[in-house]
Amino acid sequence: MPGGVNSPVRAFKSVGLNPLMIKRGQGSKIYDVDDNQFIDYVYSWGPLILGHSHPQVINAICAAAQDGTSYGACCEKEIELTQLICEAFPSIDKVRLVNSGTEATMSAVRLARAYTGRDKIIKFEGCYHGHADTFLIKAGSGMLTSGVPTSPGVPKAFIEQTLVCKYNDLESVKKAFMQSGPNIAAVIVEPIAANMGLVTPKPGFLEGLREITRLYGSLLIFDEVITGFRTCYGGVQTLTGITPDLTTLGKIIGGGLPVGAYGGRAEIMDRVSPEGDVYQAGTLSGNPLAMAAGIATLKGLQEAGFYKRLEDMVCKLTDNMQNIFKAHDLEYAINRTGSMFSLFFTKQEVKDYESVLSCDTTNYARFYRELLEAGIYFPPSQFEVCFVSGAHSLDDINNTAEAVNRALDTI
Ligand code: KE4
Repeated sequence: MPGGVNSPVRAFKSVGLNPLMIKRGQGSKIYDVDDNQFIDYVYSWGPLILGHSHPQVINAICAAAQDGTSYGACCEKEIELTQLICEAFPSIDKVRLVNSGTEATMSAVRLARAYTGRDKIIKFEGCYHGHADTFLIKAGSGMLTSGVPTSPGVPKAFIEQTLVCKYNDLESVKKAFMQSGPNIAAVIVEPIAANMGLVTPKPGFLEGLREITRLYGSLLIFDEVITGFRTCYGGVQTLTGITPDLTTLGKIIGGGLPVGAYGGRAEIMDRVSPEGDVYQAGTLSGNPLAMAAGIATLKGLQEAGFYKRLEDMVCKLTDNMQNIFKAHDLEYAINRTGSMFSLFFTKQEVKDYESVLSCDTTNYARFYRELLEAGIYFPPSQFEVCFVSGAHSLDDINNTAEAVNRALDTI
């Protein structure tokens, strides 16, 4: 396997280590093959919001597996999961299930191009929408981590169709629309950016995107692969009341099994084959095991007070960390929203791609190694976010704060 991994962010290169080899996950912990225990803040990059090996999810998968692993035909579980998604996201009349966030975003962009008859899209520096060619320009996540934000292998013709603007900078978007507005099919945005570390939208930014896309007849795509069912049950669009034309989802809706989705108004979604003429397909789309895991996960999120409990947990940790960093007189920034947070080694306020690039990744790597040694598993990259789950305990939070304190004593 190139780099010994099947996804670059797992390589631990940016933190100067060999990748961990995980044997199992249980609740808020993961265990490597040497039986070292770690309190998990990655949770498979977001999907495991209920925690590892949640009984409801495992039982649902095992029960479904008794009836086979895949049919390549319709099954009732697809109806149940898509109904849960449509009920949670009022902007989604119809939804197509796929097998990853990448499939969801690439399909949503193809649909937007067909629906508008236009070719160009706008993405934002530091945002990551999966590895389809059209997005691999100034992208975040593993591309930012590896220091190669624009990937070789993407044809010039594709690069010319992707306009890159600055996150939280509406002027850069207005300029792009003034230059190419009639040719812009869509703006795709992470409504809370989580692939350059956590960067929240400035007041008016998302509203401005909604306004300018409406003005030019372009579609607004909210990539809620991370934020969907994470920030709240209905994602950022429910928190903000801003309605996108299309939404992409992934991660949590599969409960740890491969699922992605894209959805929106019926008049747009009806262009998708076989209802319409925009082709998109997948052998394992709607797979019964993945459906069972996703349904069990979404049902687990309906527990009263679930999201408040997670947010209170994260607030306690980030408040502790603020005090610890101050006591060590160190330059840092902590961004938090809901049950996600990022710790940045910089003295700047982290509010866009440029301020993220000011981070001291060497210091992050040193801090990371100390934390890992203490049994705390943060994402092995400065440019990812930390998550907590329903299995996270106050003991986990207190142990993490103590480990952060000890780590700062040594770096
Ligand atoms: P996948 O194809 O990896 O399922 O989803 C792509 C994707 C789309 N949109 C957003 C907002 C995303 O964050 C992602 C994937 N996220 C990264 C972690 N930040 C996946 C981890 C990895 O690449 O291994």
